[in-house]
Formats: sequence, C-alpha cells, structure tokens
Amino acid sequence: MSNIMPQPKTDPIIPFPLNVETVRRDFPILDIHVGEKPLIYLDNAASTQKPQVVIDAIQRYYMLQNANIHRGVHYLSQKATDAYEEARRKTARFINAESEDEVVFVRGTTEAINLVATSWGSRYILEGDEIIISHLEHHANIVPWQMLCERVGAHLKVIPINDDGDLDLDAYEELLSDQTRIVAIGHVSNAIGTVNPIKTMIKTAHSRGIPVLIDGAQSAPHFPIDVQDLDCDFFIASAHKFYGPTGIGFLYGKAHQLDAMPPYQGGGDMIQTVTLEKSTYKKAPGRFEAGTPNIAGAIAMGAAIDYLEHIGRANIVTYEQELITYAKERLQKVEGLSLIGEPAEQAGAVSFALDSVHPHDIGTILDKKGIAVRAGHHCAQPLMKRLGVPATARASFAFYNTKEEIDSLSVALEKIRDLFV
Ligand code: C6P
Repeated sequence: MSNIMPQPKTDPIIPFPLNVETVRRDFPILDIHVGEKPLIYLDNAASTQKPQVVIDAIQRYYMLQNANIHRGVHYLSQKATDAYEEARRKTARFINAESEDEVVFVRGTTEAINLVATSWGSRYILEGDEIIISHLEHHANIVPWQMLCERVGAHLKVIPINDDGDLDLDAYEELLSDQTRIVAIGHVSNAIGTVNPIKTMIKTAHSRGIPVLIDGAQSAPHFPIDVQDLDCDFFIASAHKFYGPTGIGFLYGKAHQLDAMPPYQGGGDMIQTVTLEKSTYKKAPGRFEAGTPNIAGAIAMGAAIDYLEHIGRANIVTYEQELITYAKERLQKVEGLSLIGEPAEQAGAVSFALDSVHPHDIGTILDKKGIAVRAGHHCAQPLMKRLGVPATARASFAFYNTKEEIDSLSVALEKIRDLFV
C-alpha cells in the first residue's frame, strides 16, 4: 500500500475480513430490480445506499424520540437532545477530533464550504489576498471561493494537474505566497478518483502559516480520517456519501478557528442573549447551528458511523482497493475504452470514454441493463476542460459492490460498443 493512502490505524475494531455477501444483506435496496434486471449500483460517489441500521435509526427517532432539541425540559426533548449530542461525539470519534465542540452539523459538504468561505472569509480575507484551490475540485469547492473573491477583491489561484490527473506539487509550492490566506483542496477527486497527498500539502502550507481546508466528501466514505494526524484546519463531509441520510454532514474546524469565526446564519438556538439592540452568540459549535437542525439526520449519521466501525475501516480500505484495481484492469480490456485520468493513487471512482459513444448514451443504455453509473461533467467542469472532454462515464464503488458486478458492467460496455461501431 502506498504512503499517501491513509492507513487504517485509528480503527477501534477490526472484526472480520469483509464478506461481501453478508454485507449486501444489510442493504435492502440492493435486492431491487430495474425492470427485469437486478440492480447493479455503481453511482456511489453521487450517493451511497443505506444499511438497515440507518433506516431503523430514522424510524426509531420519529417513533420514540421526536421533539425539538436544546429547548424543552420535557422527556422527549431531553431524549432527542441526548441522541443529537451523542451523534456529535460519534462524529468526533469518526475523524479523531480532539473534542466534539469542533464538530458542526451542516446540510452537507456544499453548505460547510459556503459556511467557511463566508464566515472565516469575512474575518480573514481582504482585497488582494489569495486563495488556493486545485484544478481537480468539485464546483462546491470552487464557486463559494469565487463568490468570496468577487465580494472582497481577492484572487483565486489554481494548482495545475498533469495529464494523468495528479496535482503538480512543484507548482503548488510556487503558488504559496505572502498573500495566500487559505488552501482549500479535495482529498479525493469525485470525477477521476485522484487521491491527493494532503498530509504533505498541509505541512507545506502550515510551514508558511497558511491554514488548510479539506473537502473530504469523497474520502470519508473510503478511508479512516484522523484530523489530528492530518493537522488540517477544516475537514468536511456529507453523510449521504458514507451510508448516512441526505441533508446532513459535518464541518470539523480546529477549536481556535471556529471560535474566531462570526456566525454564518442568525436565529434561534445559536444565541446567548438577544435584546432589540444587540445579540450575543454561543461558542462553537452552537453558534453555527441556527434554527431547528436535521435532528433525525444527525442521529442516523451517527448510526452510519457505528455501522462503518462495525464493518471495520481497515476491511473497507483493503476490499475497495482490490475492487478498484480489478475495475481498472477489467475495463481496460473492453475494446475502444479509455480510462480518463490515471492518477498515481486512485480511490472510489473510475471515469472512462468508449470510442465516440457519448457518455450520456452509455449511461442511458447501461440503465436499461439495470446498471447505474453517472454520465456528465460530475460538477467538475474545469477538470473536464483540462482533460479535453465534455463529459465522462463514471463508475464509483462501495464495499457492497462485487467483481461480478464489474464483469457485468464490462460485458455491457462491450455490447454498447458493438451497437455503435
Ligand atoms: N459529488 C458526485 O456525483 P453535497 O452535494 O454537498 O453532499 O456534496 C458536494 C460535493 C463536494 N465535494 C465533492 C468532492 C463531491 O464529490 C461532492 C458531491 C457528487 O460526484 C454529486 S455532484
């Protein structure tokens, strides 16, 4: 295993080697058929399926715990508050944060990056300052920074990539300047699966006193994350990509960063006192959670975290690496297929083109065969432009996928090519 692939050393338990047939039974949706065909779900980078324990957690919440939190003295409110705060402790454990106060619940990755760009940005970014992102980013890690730059007259600098889809680290070092205020990079590319050497990149930025935000939307589902070991200032992920529900995710921020940031939104629950003249705010994380949050979502995200720990993060890394290696080998045997991006370290997703067949046609025909992939620009238009393609077809994997499913995908692609050539 490589030196930049995060190692599973923080796992509390490694219960058994991953048995995919047993694991699949935890996901009721994997039994459905699309028309006559059994579902083959290879769109996990967009959103993963949910195990029964997560579905149960949502149902249990509404059947037995439902009430608003942090407000009531009654039984249900206290129960809901306890469960919500327990989910915060689980999330802190999931990423090895020093304290649960460093975990803010948000709607997902997009909201978290907007929160930092708006709140942290309003405190620290001035005209002429520079923000560094990379050419691999998802729009969620581009647009909020562009909006901030437009607001204050700052500049966005972009780390280039090579033709394989790896970051140019020499160019990164050259981009760091006395004007750089923050580096915001994805851990794993959603479009082509590049695993970036973020630990080294964080160290380099920190040696110049520059904080680093990591978009972990595509790494949290695949690797154990240790924010203390990474030493990142912010780490962000969406629960729906790691087997939890939609509409919930987390923003990790180092305590000193969060405490220095003004609130993002104002309203109930985020205040200490309100008069008609002035309000004072709670400390983090409360000051960033205005209004009634997604209580059921947070609790169910906690259930997803428990589930991942039960499967064993080390098991997941080992199994998924085998799967992606197999996928690349097998897909390359399909005549006319070319992989888009061949990064040194790859996780989660494989993008490809098939002769002159449009990716949307690939996606539509595969769907008729029960195979779900994503076709398009994957919310990474600058990356598509850099790679010289308008769109790609993308297969993305979870630990419930099998080599047999990859074989079925490959056979289906061979047939699609025959149709068009
Ligand atoms: N990528 C994909 O199919 P939200 O939508 O807020 O949960 O996540 C946004 C996001 C941010 N960063 C990265 C690296 C991502 O991959 C995503 C979501 C999905 O690739 C939907 S576009």
